[in-house]
Amino acid sequence: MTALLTILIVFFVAVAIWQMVKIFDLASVGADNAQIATDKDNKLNGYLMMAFLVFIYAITIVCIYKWGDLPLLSNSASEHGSQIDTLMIISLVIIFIVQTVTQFLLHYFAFKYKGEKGKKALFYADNNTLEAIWTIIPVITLAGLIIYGLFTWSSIMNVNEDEDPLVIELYAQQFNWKARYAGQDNVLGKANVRLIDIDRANILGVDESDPNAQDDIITTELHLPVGRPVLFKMRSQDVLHSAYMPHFRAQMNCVPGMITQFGFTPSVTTAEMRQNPDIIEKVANINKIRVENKAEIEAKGQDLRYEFDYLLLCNKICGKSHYNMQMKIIVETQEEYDAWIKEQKTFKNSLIN
Ligand SMILES: [Cu+2]
Repeated sequence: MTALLTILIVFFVAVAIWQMVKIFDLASVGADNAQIATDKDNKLNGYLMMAFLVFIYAITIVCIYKWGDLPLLSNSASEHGSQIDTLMIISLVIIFIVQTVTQFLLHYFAFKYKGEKGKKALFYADNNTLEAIWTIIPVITLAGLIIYGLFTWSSIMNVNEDEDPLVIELYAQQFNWKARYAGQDNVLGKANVRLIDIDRANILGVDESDPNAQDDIITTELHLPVGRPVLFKMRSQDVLHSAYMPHFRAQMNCVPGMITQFGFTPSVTTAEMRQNPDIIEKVANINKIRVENKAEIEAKGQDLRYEFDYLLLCNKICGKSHYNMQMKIIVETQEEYDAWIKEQKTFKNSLIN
C-alpha cells in the first residue's frame, strides 16, 4: 500500500512539473501559438467537467449506500446529547443540499460556456439584485446556524450548581487518565503538579494539608451514577490533552497550568447501552473481525471477545502512545455506584508514610 501511494505521488509530481513547463513555454515571449487550445481541446475539457460532476455524485451515492447506516449520530448517552446531534444533522443537511447544487452549477457552467472560435463573452458590469440575493441568503443561513449553535453551546456549558453536581477531576498525563472524586464533602482538595511526591504515592500532586483533600478518591476507572449531573474539572500534568467522551457528546481540552471544566448528566447505563440494537450490531461486527484475526489477538494476550464499554479518550495528539490513552467509563445505578465508591481508598489512606 505504501509503495503504491509513493508511486502515485511520484507520478502526480511528474505530471505537475510537466504542466508547469508547458505554462512557462506558453508564457515565454515570442513563442509560436501551436499550444493554444483548439475547439476540440475545449470540447474535451467541457465534457471532462461534466464527467467529473457525474463522478462526485456517483461516489456520494455509493458512500451513502455503503456506509450511510453507520450509527454516527444515534445512541447519545447524556441529557444534552440529542441537542448536539440535532445541530449536527441540521448542519449536515444544509451543507449537503448546498454542495449538491453549487457543484452542479460550477461544472455545468464550465461545460456550457466552454471556449469556441468566434464566441465572445458578454460584457456584464453588475446586477445589484443578484448580488443582494447571493449575499443575503448565506448571511441569514450562516447567522442562523451560528446563533443556534451559540444557544446550544451556552445551554450545555452552563452547569447549574443548584443541581448539586457530582464533582470529579479528570487528570491527564502521557499516556493515561486518572479520576479524582471529591469524596463525602464533594469539594476537591487543592492540587498542584509541584506537590507530586512519588515516594508517598501522591501521584496527582494533591495538597496533603488541605482538609478538603483528605476524603478525595483517586481511581483508574470512571464510575458515574445514571441521572446525576456530573461536573468534571480537567487538569493536565505535561502537555495539552483533550478529554473526549464521544457517547456523552462531551469534549474539553486539558491544559497544563489551568483547570477547565465540562458538565453533563449521563442518561443511559452501560448495561442498557449494551442492549441497544445498534450497539449489538456494532459489537457483533467487531467480534467477527477479531475472530478472523484470532492468532494476532491471542499473541497480544488480549481477550478475543470484545464487549461494549463507554470510554474516555484523549483527542489531542499528545505523543507516541496517544492512540491508547483511554479510561473505561461505567454508568450504573446509584446503588451500584455507592457500593463501588465505598470500596475505594481515600487519598489520606492511600498515602505511603
Ligand atoms: Cu493525550
